[in-house]
Amino acid sequence: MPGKTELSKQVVNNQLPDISRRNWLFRVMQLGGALALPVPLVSLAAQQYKVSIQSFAFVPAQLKVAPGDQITWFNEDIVPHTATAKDHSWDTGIIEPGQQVTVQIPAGAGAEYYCLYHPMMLGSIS
Ligand SMILES: [Cu+2]
Repeated sequence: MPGKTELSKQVVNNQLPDISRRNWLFRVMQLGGALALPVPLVSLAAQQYKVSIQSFAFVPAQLKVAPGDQITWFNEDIVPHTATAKDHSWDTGIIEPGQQVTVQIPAGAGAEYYCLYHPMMLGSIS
């Protein structure tokens, strides 16, 4: 599905505007109606999670999330960090101290992540 591929790229870049997401959901609903299939509830009920970065660690380090869910990383440390999927399917980019970045987790996203600056900082989503 070309539209889905495009969406994933936007999500990876963390530049997905709300309007595009709504359009995507609308298309999913249209498709669901056309095929007389139920719309996947996970698409309509995205959850939001928070991860704090403290003392060079992700807290919590492990999270259970579904595709489409959003995770916000709060950098409560004194140096910049990133949360970067090991397979580079998603990335927060640089999060300065006191800043936060939200990423919508794409389907098929890599589960293991780390900090580009401090590779010993590890986290996972599943
Ligand atoms: Cu770091």
